[in-house]
Amino acid sequence: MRIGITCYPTFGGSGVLATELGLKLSSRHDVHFICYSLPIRLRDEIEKVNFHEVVVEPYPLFKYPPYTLALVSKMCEVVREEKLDILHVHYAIPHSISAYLAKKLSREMGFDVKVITTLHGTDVHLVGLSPSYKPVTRLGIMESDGVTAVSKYLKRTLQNEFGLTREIKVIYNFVDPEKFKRVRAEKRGVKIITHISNFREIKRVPDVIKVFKRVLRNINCRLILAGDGPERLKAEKLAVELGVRDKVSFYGESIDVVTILNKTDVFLLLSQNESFGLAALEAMSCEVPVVATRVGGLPEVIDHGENGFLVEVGDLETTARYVENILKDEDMASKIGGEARKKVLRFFSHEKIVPQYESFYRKVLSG
Ligand code: GMT
Repeated sequence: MRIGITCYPTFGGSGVLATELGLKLSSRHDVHFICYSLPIRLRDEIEKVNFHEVVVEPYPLFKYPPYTLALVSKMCEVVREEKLDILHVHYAIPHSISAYLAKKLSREMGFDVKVITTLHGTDVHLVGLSPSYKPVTRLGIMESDGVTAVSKYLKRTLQNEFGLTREIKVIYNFVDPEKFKRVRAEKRGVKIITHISNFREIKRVPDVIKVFKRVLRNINCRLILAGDGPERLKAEKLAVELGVRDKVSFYGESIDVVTILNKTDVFLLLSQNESFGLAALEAMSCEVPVVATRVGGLPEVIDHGENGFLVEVGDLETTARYVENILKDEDMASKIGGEARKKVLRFFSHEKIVPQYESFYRKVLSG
């Protein structure tokens, strides 16, 4: 198949997932990324796929440069020149609308391209619900030839909030377990707690720092905060206020997630909402025990007490207790980590998930 992929080319989960999918598909299909810059995780493997840059021409009249339209034109060009069968867009806003317009224009030029939209999370449960975007998000989803969501939770939310009755296929996030695996360094005296995210409000990074402070009372540990985003400066300030700044390392945006995870003894994901939790999945694949909030799709990923722990949003006392138990009891930590990896291998490896996308493509192409 000849597949065009559009995503946000950043460290965000949707961009990471789209990039990893494109790379895996490239061994069997002709894959073309259409984005405003080279997706982060493509940097070292660009020879496997094709990249088409969307250029937004500036003009003094444009207070807001019309990226959505520049994307339509680039999509049409790639559909025409590369004879694409499918445009697979990740994150509804604005990609599904650009793809809808590109499909209409391409049809006028005699090209029949199918549009598949994958919904990732905030495009449905947060940004997509804002009155500025809801009607147009709904249109983009309705007009797609195929729609996938990354968890059952996200599918339900879409049906409830958007009143949609159309078919939505749930295809979970995946990792490559050969890439994300345990190659743990020798034992250290100090334990490491890690959180990786895009530092948005929804991630509740202050909760991570407050839990760390509680754990620090009883255990010699450090906190790694990897990633970057709007809440990062506030997080640094809070670490200073709580008197733990010297025990917290801010790593910024790092491509080497595997190395970070292999230093980690427990991973925290304390989000307000999370449609799936790719960061947690990557940790689980490296056999790192995860403590996460019982929200969104996380209960579909983590079975409480078996391969990780789930806590209520904002319950810092219980969260700190689970973290301490994991850090104190190495046997329990390695059992939970081992079970986490087993769950990844059973349900969330690229070998299980990528074929689900391929058969969905075939189904959509056959109408
Ligand atoms: O907020 C983020 O973590 C980024 C966001 C995105 O769309 O880039 O991630 C979402 O998509 C990921 C991949 O499907 C999911 O694993 C994340 O759970 C989801 N984030 C939220 O729902 C908050």
